Amino acid sequence: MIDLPDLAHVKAALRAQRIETPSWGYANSGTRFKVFPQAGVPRSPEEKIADAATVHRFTGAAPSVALHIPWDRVEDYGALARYARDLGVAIGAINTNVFQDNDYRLGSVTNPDPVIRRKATDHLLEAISIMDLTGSRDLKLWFSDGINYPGQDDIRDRQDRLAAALRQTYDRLGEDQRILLEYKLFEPAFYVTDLPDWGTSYAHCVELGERATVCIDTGHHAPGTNIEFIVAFLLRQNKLGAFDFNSRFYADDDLMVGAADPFQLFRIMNEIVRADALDPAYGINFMLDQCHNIEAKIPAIIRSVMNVQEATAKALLVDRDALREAQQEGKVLEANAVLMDAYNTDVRPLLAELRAEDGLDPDPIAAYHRSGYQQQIEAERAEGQQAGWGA
Ligand code: LRH
Ligand code: MN
Repeated sequence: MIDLPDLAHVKAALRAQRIETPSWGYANSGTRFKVFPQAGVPRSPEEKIADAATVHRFTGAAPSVALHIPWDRVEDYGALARYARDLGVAIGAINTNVFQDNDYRLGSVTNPDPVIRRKATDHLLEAISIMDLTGSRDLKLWFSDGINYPGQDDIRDRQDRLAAALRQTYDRLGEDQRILLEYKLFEPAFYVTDLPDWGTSYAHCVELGERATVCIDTGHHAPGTNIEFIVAFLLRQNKLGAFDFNSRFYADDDLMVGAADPFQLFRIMNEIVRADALDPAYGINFMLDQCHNIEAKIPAIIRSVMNVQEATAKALLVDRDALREAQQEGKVLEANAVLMDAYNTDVRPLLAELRAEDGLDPDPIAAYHRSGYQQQIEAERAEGQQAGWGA
């Protein structure tokens, strides 16, 4: 059993933790079967940012919100950034979208048609211009590109096309900007996805340069994949730039992080803590990428932030000296027990105490419900077009 008295270092690390929430997590989302609209859903990027600021107000740990273009397209991105700042949040990663235009049926930057490749690459470059206006550091690139049948296109040629578009994009980056290159095993492509796994993303990032890093979306792997190994390896290579946190039972379910597999989330954060990579200064962007298809969105995102905090607190409680000693001496069960001791520690009182010390309600979700914010937005946003994926 772990005794919890001297936790100053744990609390300091938790206080410094930053989790970026996704603008699209506040909007309507669903599956190909159905999108269930919810009362109070934002109708504009400004209302999505207001909801993100509300999550930060109750958790104290979510000071930035990622945008997705064109879902969050506005006339004046500078004004949007000032609006966000006035609400106490910053605009974080800018996500590109080359997966919803009719022209991208056979691919975007990998399309056999150079005119379509040009169009897709111009969108990536446009996103950097938006970053110049919002002050964002991260350009998050995910490509749905792939093929559905053997022979449909040349696998090697598509890699050359991808590399060419990435090079043009990388060379356009400002000095404080970087690429987060996200991979995904499958869907919407069902035979070859051009960026299917961490190895392919890593290889392209090495080819591009130091300001190209890998983004691990925890829902984008084959079942049974050991994600913490990928984390440990990319940290060793200094090529881990970000996470898209969510959880899944089967495929890219985009459920609340830690909901389907809290032990996996702990094992991932354990590798982060082991590498001293938790502090914002290390540069990893811990983002959520989730869709709340049936559950209330703001409470779900507050819960998700809390799930990451809990997994992080447990990882910070691992007795590193005892673990190292047992590992060095080949004491298999003892080493495993050190980790499980931390994992099996109830850190909720610690986090509640930390919130109280910081002037936050120990129970952010209960505080949110008591705030009346949900009723307020349901009344204010009764009219108008709710935001969604627009698919
Ligand atoms: C693709 C993805 C990507 C986003 C989208 C919202 O599955 O994870 O990160 O662009 O979801
Ligand atoms: Mn993602």
